[in-house]
Amino acid sequence: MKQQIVDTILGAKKSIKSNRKDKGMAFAPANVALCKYWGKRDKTLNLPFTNSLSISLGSYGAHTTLSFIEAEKDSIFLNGQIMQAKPFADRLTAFLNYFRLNSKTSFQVDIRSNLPIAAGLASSAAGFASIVLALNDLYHWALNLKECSILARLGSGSACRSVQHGFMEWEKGLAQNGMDSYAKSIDNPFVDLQIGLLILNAQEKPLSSREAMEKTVGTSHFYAGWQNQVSEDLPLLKKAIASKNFTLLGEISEANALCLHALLLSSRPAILYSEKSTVAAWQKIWALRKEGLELYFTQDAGPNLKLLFQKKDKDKVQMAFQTEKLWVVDPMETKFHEYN
Ligand code: 2P0
Repeated sequence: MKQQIVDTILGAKKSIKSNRKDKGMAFAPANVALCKYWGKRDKTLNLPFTNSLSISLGSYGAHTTLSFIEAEKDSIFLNGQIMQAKPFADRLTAFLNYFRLNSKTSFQVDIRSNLPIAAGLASSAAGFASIVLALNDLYHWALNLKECSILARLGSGSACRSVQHGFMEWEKGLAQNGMDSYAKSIDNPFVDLQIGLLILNAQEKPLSSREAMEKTVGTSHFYAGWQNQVSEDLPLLKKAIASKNFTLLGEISEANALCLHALLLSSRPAILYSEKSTVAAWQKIWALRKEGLELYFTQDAGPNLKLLFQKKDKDKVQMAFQTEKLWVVDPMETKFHEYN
């Protein structure tokens, strides 16, 4: 099925060999969902039950260089280190199988990520999106963003929101083959928005979001309620973006994340990503807000938080979290730079 979708998108372009370059290169930013994606109507094609909406992390993400090699297997490097027998490398190789010129083509894949290590960011999203964009460059396909978004989704759902900077809405689509399930840009930059990556525990999460999603959908009666919540939250978030209303953006993003974590607790057995330090950070943020600091958070499938605040409050936020590990990201700053 996946190969059919790939072939439909690439069409005649796939067989054009004369056009290809020696190297393909591309950067894709990581993204943070303000209205979360949780639950698939199709596990193979990563088709969601609901729409979701994210903001990209500017210059933080993955830069991928791809080239052809004469070898039996792909050589995959992450930040200069070969990745062998790692689940992520296996997933990449399986994904690249859809894009080989023939069964003898192998790739050298050099991924450079400048994301703070173990920040609980879905680095796979930036990884898959940058691979699709680099393939597009390597083969000179000249795919449009919709096509890149669909291809990235086949690697990892949230990757479809990482093919471009800024706010992206992933439309769930209705078609069985997922040709209408891709992310669209909401072009209304919120120049003051800052994102803080609050790293509370750098350990790898015990349960992947892929497995957790399946458990929730399969066992929680609250899943229908989650779908209703998303259909209420999305229009409000879009209204906040259109009117540059930071308060509304923060309130809805935080409430949506808490709703997701309540949904996770209602799974059987319960799924709990929060730790003591996570709850303490929620309470600290709520206390700071009571004192007048406009600070909100969102949380993904792990214990770490992403803080949402405005540029004018950057010093105050940094001061409030000076004893914790906090990275501040400006989504508007999009020039890639390696930090390690
Ligand atoms: C999101 N997450 O919207 C949600 C919120 C985690 C919490 O998308 O199975 O790695 O590859 O489609 O995209 C993480 O899920 O899952 C995710 P797959 P993915 O960002």
